[in-house]
Amino acid sequence: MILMIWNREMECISRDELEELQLRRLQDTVKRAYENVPYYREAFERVEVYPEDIETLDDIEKLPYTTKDDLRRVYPFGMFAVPRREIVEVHTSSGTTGKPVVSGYTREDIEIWSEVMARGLTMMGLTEDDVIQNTHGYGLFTGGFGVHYGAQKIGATVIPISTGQTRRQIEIMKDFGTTVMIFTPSYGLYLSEIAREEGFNPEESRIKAIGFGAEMWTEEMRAEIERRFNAPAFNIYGLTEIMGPGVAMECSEKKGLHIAEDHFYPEIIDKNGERLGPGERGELVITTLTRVGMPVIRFRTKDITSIDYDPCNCGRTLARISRITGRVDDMLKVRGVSVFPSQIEKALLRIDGIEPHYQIIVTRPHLMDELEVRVETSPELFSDDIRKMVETRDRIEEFIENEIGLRVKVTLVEPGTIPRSEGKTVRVIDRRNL
Ligand code: DLL
Repeated sequence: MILMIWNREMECISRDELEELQLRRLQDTVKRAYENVPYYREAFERVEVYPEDIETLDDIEKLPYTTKDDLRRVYPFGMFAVPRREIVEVHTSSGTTGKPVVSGYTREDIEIWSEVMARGLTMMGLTEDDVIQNTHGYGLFTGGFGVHYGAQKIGATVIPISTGQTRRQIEIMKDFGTTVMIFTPSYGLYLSEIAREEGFNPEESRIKAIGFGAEMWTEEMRAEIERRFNAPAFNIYGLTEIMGPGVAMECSEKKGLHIAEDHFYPEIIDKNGERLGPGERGELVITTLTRVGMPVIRFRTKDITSIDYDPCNCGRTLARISRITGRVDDMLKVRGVSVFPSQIEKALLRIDGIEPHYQIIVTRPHLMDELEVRVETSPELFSDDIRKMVETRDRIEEFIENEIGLRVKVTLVEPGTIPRSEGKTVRVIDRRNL
């Protein structure tokens, strides 16, 4: 098999050459931010760091972090480093917790976005022979357009169906001979359910690859989705503030996501903001190295991962971040114990007779935290005898206890009763008013 690589020069670059390039680009980014974005000028002056102080890559540590709140404070266009007329497109984060973050792109930025997505789609083995059904929303969300630009760049046929119209999605998948599905894991699950109802047989479909991201998932969830569609699923990572999908993408080795280090400089930090070494888990911090319209310096993503700088068996040398296992702010403290929703998902998907649809509800009825996990049973189990239901529930409680070290209450609910999501799903409902 000939291994396809979209941009061999960059994706297989030596570490020395890469670091030289990164330094030049970092210096340029810091200078542009200082000269054109009042927010950055003030932030740098506050810590008395100036563009000429960036002499090595490690000097990045002298620069202050940027948080989501900082970006919100300058809403809508305060982070732009170019006059508004040079911005050709804007996207925003969902803004569920306040004003959204606006991200502006120049023509060059769109070109870079297309390039990094093209690299990722090539990692998934896609070419101009493919028909890509893009179920990510087209609009202010970056998912739809990001995948679209990459698909066009590699010359594939893209079906810009966007989110929703689930039955139509199945019909189009069959009629148009879709070879690649792009979705969020939760929408993928929902699609597979409707597909089953419509008599879709994954063995007979032409789907050869799935690209999914935009929300946290576990290896167990990947296995379930791969089984339902009978195709390998590849991880796509990105975020509005930095660029959207394509910041890091998974190759056929599936051992982490190659971060486009020529465009994005990654760091991992602990909760005190101290830098961590390769392989150590912590919060991902990203600095854009080429972004023209809106340079972002040391952005705290709140996503938890680690970095591996070893060259990959696929031949690429760009570092890999591990699958995101949670967010700094996703961590639930329940009776003092740190719990991540991903740990619960992992335990759940190991058990037969239940569906991968669940919700975690945290309450504090009598000054003590209570954690309830609602899980859907399979239709088969639901119509079975009550004894089997009780047995399954006890097993789930045991599995979760093994995973998180806490006994929690598990409630089995009827198939189809947990709300389905077409985009990002809400897994945790915290009613403690903390
Ligand atoms: O979700 C960009 C995207 C669209 C990525 C389509 C992949 C596919 P935002 O809406 O700004 O952007 O959300 C960014 O989503 O900080 C992570 O917490 C989470 N996230 C994104 N990709 C992954 C992934 C898009 N592959 C936030 N695994 C990020 C886990 C992910 N979490």
